[in-house]
Amino acid sequence: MRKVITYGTYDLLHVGHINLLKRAKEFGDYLIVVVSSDEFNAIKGKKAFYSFEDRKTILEAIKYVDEVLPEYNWEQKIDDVVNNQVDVFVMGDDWKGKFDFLKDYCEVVYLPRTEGISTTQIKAELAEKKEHK
Ligand code: C2G
Repeated sequence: MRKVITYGTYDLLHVGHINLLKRAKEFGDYLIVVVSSDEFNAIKGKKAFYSFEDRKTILEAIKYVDEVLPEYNWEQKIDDVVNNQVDVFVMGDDWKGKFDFLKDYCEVVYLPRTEGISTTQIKAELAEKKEHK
């Protein structure tokens, strides 16, 4: 069984996330999504709208996703890849090159992001609408 892994916050799920998960799954038969804990998001300078538990539940409902694990820090990726016998690591290309150290342990693939959508943009546009009510 060819196992794929990817990481992210996956807050306010949108089509950019789904496109990434769909394409990531095509690299194997089993997709693990490692979703950032609320504490790790704070380290990334992000505050998710949905809690870790809700973001985990939402990801588990996606047909491309086989397993969801927690992401607590920047250092866990090698252990995650080795401990889960992962064959392919996939991330959006905003991360291009940042995880090449994993090439010693698995294939590393960076996929083009979906243009025109992001959680940050969604939050900004909602805040804008609220202001002009
Ligand atoms: N993504 C995408 N297109 C978008 C938005 C996001 O392809 N329009 C991809 C990102 O490139 C990433 C995944 O969707 O691969 C999840 O995005 P985020 O939730 O923003 O994840 P991020 O904060 O980049 O966390 O250790 C790695 C980090 O946890 C990555």
